[in-house]
Formats: sequence, structure tokens, C-alpha cells
Amino acid sequence: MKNIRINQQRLWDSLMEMGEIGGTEKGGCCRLALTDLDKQGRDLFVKWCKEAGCSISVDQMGNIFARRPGQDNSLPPVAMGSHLDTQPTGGKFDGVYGVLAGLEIFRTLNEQGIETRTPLETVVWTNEEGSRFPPAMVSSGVFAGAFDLEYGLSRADLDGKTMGEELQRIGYAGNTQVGGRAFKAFFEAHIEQGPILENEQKQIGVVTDAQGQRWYEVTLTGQESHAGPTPMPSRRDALVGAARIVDLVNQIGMENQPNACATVGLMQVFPNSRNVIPGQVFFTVDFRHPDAQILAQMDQALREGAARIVEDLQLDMDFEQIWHSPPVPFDQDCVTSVRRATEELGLSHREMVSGAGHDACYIARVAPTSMIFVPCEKGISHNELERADADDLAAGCNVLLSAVLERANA
Ligand code: HGY
Ligand code: MN
Ligand code: MN
Repeated sequence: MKNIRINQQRLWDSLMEMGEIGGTEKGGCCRLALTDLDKQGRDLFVKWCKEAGCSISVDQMGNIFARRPGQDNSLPPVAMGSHLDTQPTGGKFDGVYGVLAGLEIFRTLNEQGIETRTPLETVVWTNEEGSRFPPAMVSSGVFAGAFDLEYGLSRADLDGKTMGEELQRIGYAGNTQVGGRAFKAFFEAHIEQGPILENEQKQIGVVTDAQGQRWYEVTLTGQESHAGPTPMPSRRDALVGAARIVDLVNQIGMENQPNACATVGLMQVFPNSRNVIPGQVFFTVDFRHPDAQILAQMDQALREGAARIVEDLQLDMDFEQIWHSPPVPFDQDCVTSVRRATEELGLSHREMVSGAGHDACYIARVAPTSMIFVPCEKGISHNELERADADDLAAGCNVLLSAVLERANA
């Protein structure tokens, strides 16, 4: 089995066809979770998997499981997969690559007439991005028992629509129980979404860990009033407070280099009128670090610094940490399978920690799990300019094939 290779062109073509669904002018993809476009992408994936002879099941969080039977179907499957939802200005590869790499492996094994000992499954996890419905990875989180079903289904977008309602609307409110089932192993292939592999001219990232994340939602309340007659010293300007906290977030990130990440990505100003002093500002904070201790110190610095700022400006503050995903060590045996596959294929590689969160971070709680990274151009992702090279995508898919076969036939 060592010599089977996936079909590079067919993998590329499937990525390009999926990328047409929500395709943008600049060559990116906008296919937000549980929109009609997400439904279209899901339907296409299900159609392709049925054509490849898979059975399909959908659970109550809309996670899709495409199952390829093995010789002994009583055994837990070796699973692969990722997500099909994108950022608003996303690319064609983030998430989608890990899903379609699984499909390509089914197609290749069918062509070669190869049956594995255990069944195989490729999974589409709902709403990995956490862009429309925070937090991220919420559906793999419910599967892994990090959140209960009621919490997952009640996640709402900025218009108040919940995941449960939107799953019903697009016809992906499955009835299979979420989680409580074993995977023999889970592997997620993904673009790196950073510059390391490209800078070091390495084709494969053997991912050993993923960094921790803390997400916050902050609402500052002051007093809207007229931008003309209101004297500066007496103002309670919520946007000045937000601006100082944005700078504080950036300082905390810079003070914890080389690994800390600190981002304010979403801000809403009320009433958002050019000649009214902003009375209220809502914004988010995204902190990341591979070390739980340092992430906790960043948390402390933010809470203390923000409290000083709002006191100084006489603002009210509602501050909530809405999500904490601790750093994740991946399974050593799975990492070894990926490393061995990479070496057997003669591919340049390096070990690395994932800067992004992935569904694998939650699945690692309930199954032996690891990840395979391939480079993306200039490390750019969560951007319509996201690009990956067909050779690299095929190389990563061949590593995935080899690691999956090793575990499925062990
Ligand atoms: O935010 C992340 O790391 C992932 O893209 N959801
Ligand atoms: Mn992703
Ligand atoms: Mn992403």
C-alpha cells in the first residue's frame, strides 16, 4: 500500500469547484456558517461522498459524517476532516482542504480497490470559524463534551439568529446524538495559515500541539452627546476608552513575545454618527499563547489595565471572557504516524505548534488526534488572497492517506 498516491488534479479540481460556492471577486470565499451558501457546500460534499459509496449521517449540531465501510464495521473508524464554513473574507483552502483531502482518499482507495480493516470517516464540523456564531470550534466542542448541546444550539449571530434555528432552516439539524462515539484516531489536514513552512521551504508541518486561546466580549458605556457644545473635560466618550483598551491589548501581546498573539477584530460603535460623542462601544478581544500560564498572565493584565482605563474615563464596562480553549498537546502515536509517513514519502518537514485553533483541538479530548500542515503563500489566511500550491496540497494528502492507512490497518 506504500506506493498508492492520491490524484493531485482531482483534489485540486474539487477544491476549485467547492471554492466557487461563495466565491469572491478577489478569488477568495465567503461561505459563512449555516447560510444558504454553507448549505450548498454541504450538499455538494454529501453528493460527492454518496457517489464515492459512503453512507452519510448528520448529528444534532449539523456535523456531517461520511463513512466508508471497512472489513470489520464493528470497529471504531479512523476519522479525518475539518470544516467547510469560511471567514467573511476567507479563502478556498482554510478547512475545505481537510474535508476534501478525506474525500480524495475515499476516491483513491475506491480506484485501487483497497478495503481497510476499520471503517473510515470524513467529518465536516459545523461552524469551526466562530465568525458568525462565536465561539469557534463549537460543534466539535459539543462532540467532545466541552459544551452541552443546549449551549451549542443557542449560539447566536449579531442578528440574534441561533445555530439551532439556522440548522433547521438549511435542513442540517440531524438527529444523531452529538459525540459519545469512538474514533480510533482523528487526523486533520490544514494549511498552516502562517509563514513558517514557506520561509523554511518545508512542505509538511508535523503538528505536535496547538496554542491556547481566550476570547472576550467588552461593552463600554459612556454618554452620547453633541460633538460641538460638549466640553472635552466633561465627556464620557466610550470610543476613547475602547481605543485605549485596543492599545493595551496590543501592548500585552508585544510584551509577551515571541509567542503571544493579541487581536481586536470586531468593533461596533453606537450611535456611530460623525457628530455624536459615542455613548457605547462593543468589541472583542482574541488572546493566544502556547503556554497556559502566560495566557493567564495576559488575561490578568487585560482585566487590570481595562479597569484602570474605564475608571479614568468614568465609563461603565461589561467585560466577559466568552471562551477559553487551553493549549492542546496532540497524541504522540498519531504524531509519529504523520512523521513516519512524511519521511517515507521523502518530504521536507518540521515539527510545529498550531497558531490557529482547529476542530482537532477538541477532538484530541476524546480520540488520539494530530494534524498535518501544508504551506500557504506568504502565510496569508483569513484573507481572500489565501493561496496554496497544488503539489503541497497533494503531498499533505498523501501523508494523510499513509497515516490513516497505518492506523486503520494496525
Ligand atoms: O480562530 C481560529 O484560530 C480558527 O480559524 N477558527
Ligand atoms: Mn480552519
Ligand atoms: Mn479559519
